[in-house]
Amino acid sequence: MSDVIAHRACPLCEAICGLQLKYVDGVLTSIRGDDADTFSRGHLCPKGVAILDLESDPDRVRAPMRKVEGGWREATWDEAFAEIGQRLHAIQSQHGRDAVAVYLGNPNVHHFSLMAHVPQLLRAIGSRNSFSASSVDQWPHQLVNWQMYGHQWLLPIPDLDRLDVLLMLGANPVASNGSLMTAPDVTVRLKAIRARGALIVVDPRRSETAAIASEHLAIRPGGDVWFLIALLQALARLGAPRLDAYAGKLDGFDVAMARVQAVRIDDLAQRTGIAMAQVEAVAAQLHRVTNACVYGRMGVSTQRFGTVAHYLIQLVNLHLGQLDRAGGCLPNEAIVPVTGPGTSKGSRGRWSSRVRGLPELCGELPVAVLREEIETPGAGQVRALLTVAGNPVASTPNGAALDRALATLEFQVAIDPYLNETTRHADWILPPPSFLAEDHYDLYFNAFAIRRVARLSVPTQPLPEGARAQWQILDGVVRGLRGARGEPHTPFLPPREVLAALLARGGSGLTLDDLLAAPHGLDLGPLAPSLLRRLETSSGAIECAPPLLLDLFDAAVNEVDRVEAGFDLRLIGRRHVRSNNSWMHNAQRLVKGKPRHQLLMHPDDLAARGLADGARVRVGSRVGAVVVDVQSDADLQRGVVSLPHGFGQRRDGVRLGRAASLDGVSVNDLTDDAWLDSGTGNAALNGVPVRVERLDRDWK
Ligand SMILES: Nc1nc2c(c(=O)[nH]1)N[C@H]1C(S)=C(S)[C@@H](COP(=O)(O)OP(=O)(O)OC[C@H]3O[C@@H](n4cnc5c(=O)[nH]c(N)nc54)[C@H](O)[C@@H]3O)O[C@H]1N2
Ligand SMILES: Nc1nc2c(c(=O)[nH]1)N[C@H]1C(S)=C(S)[C@@H](COP(=O)(O)OP(=O)(O)OC[C@H]3O[C@@H](n4cnc5c(=O)[nH]c(N)nc54)[C@H](O)[C@@H]3O)O[C@H]1N2
Ligand code: SF4
Ligand SMILES: [Mo]
Repeated sequence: MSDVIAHRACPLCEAICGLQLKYVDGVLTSIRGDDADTFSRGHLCPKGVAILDLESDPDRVRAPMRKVEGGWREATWDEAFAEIGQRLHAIQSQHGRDAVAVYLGNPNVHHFSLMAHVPQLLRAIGSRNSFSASSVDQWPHQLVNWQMYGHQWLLPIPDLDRLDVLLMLGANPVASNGSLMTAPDVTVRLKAIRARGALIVVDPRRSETAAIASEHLAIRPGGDVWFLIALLQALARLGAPRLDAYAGKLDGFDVAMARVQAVRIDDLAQRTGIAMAQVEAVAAQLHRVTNACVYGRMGVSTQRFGTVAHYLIQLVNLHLGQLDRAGGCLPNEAIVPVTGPGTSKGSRGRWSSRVRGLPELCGELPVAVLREEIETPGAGQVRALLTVAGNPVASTPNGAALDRALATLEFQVAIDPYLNETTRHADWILPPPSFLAEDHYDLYFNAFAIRRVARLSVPTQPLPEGARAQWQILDGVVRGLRGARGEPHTPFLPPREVLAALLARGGSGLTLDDLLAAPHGLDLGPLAPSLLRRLETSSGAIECAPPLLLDLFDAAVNEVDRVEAGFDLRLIGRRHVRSNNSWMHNAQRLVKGKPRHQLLMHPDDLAARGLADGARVRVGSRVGAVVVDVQSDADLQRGVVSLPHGFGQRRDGVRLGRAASLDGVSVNDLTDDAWLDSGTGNAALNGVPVRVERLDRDWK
């Protein structure tokens, strides 16, 4: 018997914890947190251990498969690449490059083997129908960063370990482990803030994070813009904005504040559920201390005015003098840069979607238009789809309709380890190997971390016989396509070489060897101000009043709060510490125990409808209806219901035995592909108007 202990990063969420893996005779037998990891210091959540389930999952696809009459047959990689190349080429030569759509899912960003070469894949396909999970997630952040700071990834991060007061809107890091603020063991860090001062959580639900906060403000879904306007007005009453640090580097702050001041907020309590006195108390807390900031995440970016809300959050941090300040919020200057020369600053409207005319953002179209681009005939219609680590049927609004549309495609390819809601429609499945067999570097999460950290993960086990690394799969697809076109193909470089080049560009002086010598990671210290020096706006200043953001602001405050006839409730989502978007419900360690698929509803709302706790109900929205169990929950505000994201695997052709045995439905069969953030077209997955009815009633 030989035991081997190895270390590498967990790829399952943004906390990027260090894993300690034990192999006995080459077999992975246990996983624990790496106590020696400089950043995560032994922290691990249940998902980290559940990697054991993923590794041994019998449902996982291990060889390329071609769909045939009545099922699937295994094929060789060369056969796969050749046929995929020919089919994609045939469709593009007949109907144009845009006839092939690409959708990149969330795990792309967790695997450098994909990250390193996805841009080349997209270039080779050359379609304007390029989509990703970004448009059901953080697009508003990207647009605001680009407009105000000149780069989509000049992202201010809360300086978690030094903050005394943190105001958090629309995030639940105790369940999600944090997002766009990489911080392993985030709960401990948040409790420390509460102990030093205050953690104030603004959320329609008393979430797991609200439960550990010093204060929870129950906001009406979508009320954040009004709350933030009130907060800015309250701050202005407390004193002049603290802008000295930005002298000569700030444009339009007065213009923006004048707009904010002009808004009448007499009906604040009605719009937000929060009273002016409460907002004033929050303003006073933020204003009083040296180290404070406001942070907003998913619950803010996936709503009707997500961009405007994120814009206002920047103005609050500026007003407080906390932007780009140690102890406030500031971007990370990573050793492998995601901003600066050679990176894409951002863009909007370089092209538009064919059917609805929604503008491109940062090189992509909003995934909410994918279905209509497939279904609407005419030049430019989407006829083929390549998904890379993505499950849009489960993850994007009006997923049920997208599901039906995918069935009509001429050709579909999935680079994915599972036959799920989306990939069941594919003609080819190209499975990735275990991530443990590949090099990895967290390009983005090191750059979004609350300290300056870096860690290279090297393979802890060999690539199985016959498997291909993910970058080799991308290379194969591009080689097949270029081969069919008769174009030359330059083989992709191994990710480690790509990383070495990026590292050199960063100019930190650190080399690949330095990273290889530090398997538990490098900690280069806390964040230091760098934003003012790194601004990429054409003026070289922070732009506080870009015309686009002002227009969006005006439109948001002028929109009449629409009451959708017949839909008297607002639907929000939720995450559980043992979930991972749509795809880990097959792991036994994560789904054992009490079911957690239920629709949560306030007891008064149940009573008003004559519903008992545990009843089966029909939930309807403008686009669809589902039948699900209801659970009484006083932690939810009245008028708001909550469904978790990522259930609903019980469908024909899905090969996820355990997941498909669970009760539950996909919340995205209710979310609406016409209900989008006004600034970006990002899906407004939260605040969706719905109604809930007893199942025995005629529902029409
Ligand atoms: N209603 C509602 N909808 C939501 C959300 C919500 O909160 N509420 N959240 C949104 C957010 S934040 C996101 S990021 C999106 C996610 O949207 P998606 O990225 O589309 O969905 P995931 O569930 O992350 O699916 C990941 C896919 O990648 C596959 N996969 C897993 N590991 C690997 C790998 O190593 N390599 C490859 N090639 N494939 C892999 C899985 O089998 C699965 O098919 O969902 C969004 N949708
Ligand atoms: N366990 C687990 N961890 C995950 C994931 C997972 O699926 N499971 N997914 C990962 C991914 S891809 C991401 S992007 C991150 C997301 O991580 P977070 O940004 O922390 O997102 P959520 O956990 O969805 O929390 C969003 C919160 O916003 C609240 N909310 C809803 N509507 C509104 C509103 O109108 N206003 C306000 N103020 N709040 C609102 C919800 O009640 C919820 O508590 O999590 C990552 N980590
Ligand atoms: S918190 Fe859990 S899922 Fe996230 S990186 Fe750490 S172990 Fe992995
Ligand atoms: Mo996400």
